Amino acid sequence: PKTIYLKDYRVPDYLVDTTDLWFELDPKATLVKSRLKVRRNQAAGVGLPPLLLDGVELELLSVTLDGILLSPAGYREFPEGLSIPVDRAEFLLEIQNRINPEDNTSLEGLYLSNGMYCTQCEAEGFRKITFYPDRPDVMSKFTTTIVAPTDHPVLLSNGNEIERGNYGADRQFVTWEDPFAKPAYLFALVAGDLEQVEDSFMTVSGRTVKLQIFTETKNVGKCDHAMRSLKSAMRWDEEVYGREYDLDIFMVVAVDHFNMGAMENKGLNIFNSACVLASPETATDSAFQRIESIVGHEYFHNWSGNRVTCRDWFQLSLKEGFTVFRDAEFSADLNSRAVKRIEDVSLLRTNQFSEDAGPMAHSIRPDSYMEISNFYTLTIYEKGAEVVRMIHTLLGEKGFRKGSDLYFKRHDGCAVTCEDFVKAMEDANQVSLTQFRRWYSQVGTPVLDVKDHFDETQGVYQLTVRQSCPLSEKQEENLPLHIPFRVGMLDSTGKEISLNEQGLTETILHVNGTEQIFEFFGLKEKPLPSLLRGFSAPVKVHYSYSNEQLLFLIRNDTDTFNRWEASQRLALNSLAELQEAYRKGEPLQLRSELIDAYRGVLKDRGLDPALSAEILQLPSEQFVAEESVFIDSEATVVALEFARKAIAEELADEFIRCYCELNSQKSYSPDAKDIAERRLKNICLSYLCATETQEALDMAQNQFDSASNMTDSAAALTALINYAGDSQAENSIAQFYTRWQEDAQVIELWLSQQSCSPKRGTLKNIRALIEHPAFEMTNPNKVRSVIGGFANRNFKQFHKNDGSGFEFVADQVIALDKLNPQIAARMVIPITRWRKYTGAHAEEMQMALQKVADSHVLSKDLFEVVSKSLG
Ligand code: DPP
Ligand code: ZN
Repeated sequence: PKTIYLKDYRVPDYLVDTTDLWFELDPKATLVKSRLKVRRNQAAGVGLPPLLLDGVELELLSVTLDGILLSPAGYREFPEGLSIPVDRAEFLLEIQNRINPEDNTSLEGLYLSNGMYCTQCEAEGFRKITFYPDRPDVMSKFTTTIVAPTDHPVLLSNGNEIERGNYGADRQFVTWEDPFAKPAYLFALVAGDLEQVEDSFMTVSGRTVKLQIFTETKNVGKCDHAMRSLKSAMRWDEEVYGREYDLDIFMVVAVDHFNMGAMENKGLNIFNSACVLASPETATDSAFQRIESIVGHEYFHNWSGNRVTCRDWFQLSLKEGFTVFRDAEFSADLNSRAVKRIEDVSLLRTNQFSEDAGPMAHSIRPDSYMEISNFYTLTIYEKGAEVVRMIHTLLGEKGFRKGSDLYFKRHDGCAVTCEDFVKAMEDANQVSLTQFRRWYSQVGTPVLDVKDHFDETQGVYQLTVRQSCPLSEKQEENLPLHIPFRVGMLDSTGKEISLNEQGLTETILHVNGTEQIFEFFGLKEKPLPSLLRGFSAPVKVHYSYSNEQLLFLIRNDTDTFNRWEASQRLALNSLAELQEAYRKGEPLQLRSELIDAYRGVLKDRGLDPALSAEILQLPSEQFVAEESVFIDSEATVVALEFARKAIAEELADEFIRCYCELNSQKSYSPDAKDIAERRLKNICLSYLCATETQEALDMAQNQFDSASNMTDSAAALTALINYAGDSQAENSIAQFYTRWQEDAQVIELWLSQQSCSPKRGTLKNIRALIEHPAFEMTNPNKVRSVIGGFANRNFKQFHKNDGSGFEFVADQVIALDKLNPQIAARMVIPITRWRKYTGAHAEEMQMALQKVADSHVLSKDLFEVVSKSLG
């Protein structure tokens, strides 16, 4: 496979003004006819080079140019496309080809999911439908006609329906027209026997938009939450960004087989069922929240992605980073802002930081790729969103809005770059973001080393900040970044200290050099700094807090995020001590500060239960691993198990009290307060069960037997799976399956509860799950639940010292690659991180990776990840 470089970008040679598509659907032989009005792009230069069209796995039937049928000598077909010599600057090109949706297990292009036709074209799936200049800077007006047998009554595409009728005796057709020019990656087609849930939204200018969610009949009762979320998102985008929806209809379709979470196709969003369908009985609170944010995310793309799109795929973060920032703010406004921030940062630090330190590390605007699907990463999405958030911090709410208004106005209908985004932010605010731009091109997680000094005689407090960034192999140097570093300070009574004459207790330090000293005057005593408040930049901060100081911050910091952060640091310190003791063969003992901190949280009735729940959770094995230079997987597991049990035993009374207080039987609502209370309650239950006492397991069994919502039911089941004896656990697993086997979303949850369980997710049981009738290797959700759950979230079993976990994942990846390369390239990632491990453990991972490399001719997707990881 060849590497594609950003520096090689050239404007397209030809543009396509209109695209008329005609589909005659058939499972094995769908006929596709396209009529393209093609025009030489003057900006590309003089002369008439051949027209190059992308096309993969297509059966070409005919090519007609301005009505003349070309003989095979009139064009050249090659494995990934078509080259057509042309002698005029404008022409009508007609192509006919055939495709096979039924055998398309890659889930890119047109495929079948439970008998329903659907498409996924981002990033480069359209070339699996027909020959086309499949690149985002070719924007065209699409008209689409779908012809299908009458057992597929619902026929959808982008834009507005303009015609429908019968087609012969047993078929019908519908024609759709999208008035907005768009790149091919935003094209969508759906055909099936679907039901719909309908609602409407009145836009700020008074237009009525029809809203429809399409799904299989059995799921019509699971659409309310998505519909509510959609309406909230439409209102929010009007209020916060001044963005109004632009078509008269907005459609959402739920699909069971889907590589991504969802897709923002113009006017016709296609969703992974797991990201749209929910009811209180079947979906957990986190599913409700995930749905709200993804529905928002895809809707927000209508402006940040569709109206203004990307020039090329190196600019992916232009739309994804910005849109993740938008959806995060949407969720924060609708729910608990502090908890949303904690969750996002937790994800970033655990998974994006390790990506930054791994073999696939890349900047948020990469310089090169082999397969763009591999770059739909946490770096592009989450770090990209952090970079946008920093611009927001630097410009302020109003300044940022001025910038986004200018960006949308200036580039509406265009395919642009990250540079255009930053430029609009600068121009609207008359500021320079020259140094800030380095965030787009530099790889890696910056580190801030902070030291402080207090001069008692002068009352001057100094913070010395050094920034550095570990170099990746690809980078020769890392220049200092502009880092907005939000800080506050506490005095010895726990009060915030004023940092200037206006009494401001918080400030943003502009860290932009390699080493800087920031001074604060007129202080009576040495303050305790509260650093990187709200996680104001995606960096690591090193400052040596004592455990007493961390406990003090947990109790007194006014920055909610940093209270949680202090609890994480305290826990990490305690876990490091346990690991050290374990390695030395000394008896393990958990620090009292951590138990004191947790006790304080459980007793503090005034504390927001959402925050209590966050603080009471120990860091995950994955985060502990990310924080270590070299990972000792056995010691990590032992330390966490020991800590969990010690906390559970020490605080059993407090956990019981808290659990009982919150265990009310009120009816379910997915609002932030109720979610927080259920979460705290279920964390208490989990700790209680960690003691493995009969009393605690009875409580879990009770909750399992009587729960009226999936959050409580699933939490109880998880506790039983992890802590109950074999027969009790197995009974509950079986009972749950019997009850829910018809519900795909619940069964995905059921699969992952087992695969993620350190106790029950043994390799033997994982193998059994793969043989279970509920498992389907061609369904990405099932694969993610079982194989992904095991490799990413079951640290104990996956990292077994004999290497069996790695080899198992390697075997699955080899099998998957032949079905679905995108998913194979995702599932291999856990075994690519071998450089963080030592000795035999690292060797075993490397061997598993080598086994994948040697197995067959790998897909482009898998080849890129494997070769970069072994290299
Ligand atoms: N569907 C993916 C997303 O919305 C890619 N655009 O992020
Ligand atoms: Zn997106």
